[in-house]
Amino acid sequence: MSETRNTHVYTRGLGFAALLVTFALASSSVGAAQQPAAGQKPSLDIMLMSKPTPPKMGENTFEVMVKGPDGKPITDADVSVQFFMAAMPAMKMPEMKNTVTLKHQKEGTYVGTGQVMMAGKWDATVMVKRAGKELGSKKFPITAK
Ligand SMILES: [Cu+2]
Repeated sequence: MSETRNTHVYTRGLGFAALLVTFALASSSVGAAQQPAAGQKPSLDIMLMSKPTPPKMGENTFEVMVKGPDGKPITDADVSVQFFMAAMPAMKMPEMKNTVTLKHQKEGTYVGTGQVMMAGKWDATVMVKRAGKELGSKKFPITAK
């Protein structure tokens, strides 16, 4: 009896793993189609995290990790997160945006606190600059609670 159940769980586990692999392949081929045009610099590795996750309406702590194309942390950049929400005509709301500036903490990790003005879907764009020049940026769709 218990043996049958184990087999069943095992099979389902395999099915799930196969699904994950398929998804990974599909998304990587989409990514390949969106490579930056020739002549553009190799992109930075940018990650955005929030506390809490997902962010809530009000004050949140944001953490960004920045690595160069060589995988080494970038420790001397100016990093900010720009929040943008499109206008919501049905609610008579204009577009909303605000910027949260982060400070380098250690080893390519930048931290700061800032406001998310309302619950819902936002585009959070991490901007990485040095001396006013953009080194890279990455957009993260987030849904604030
Ligand atoms: Cu809104």
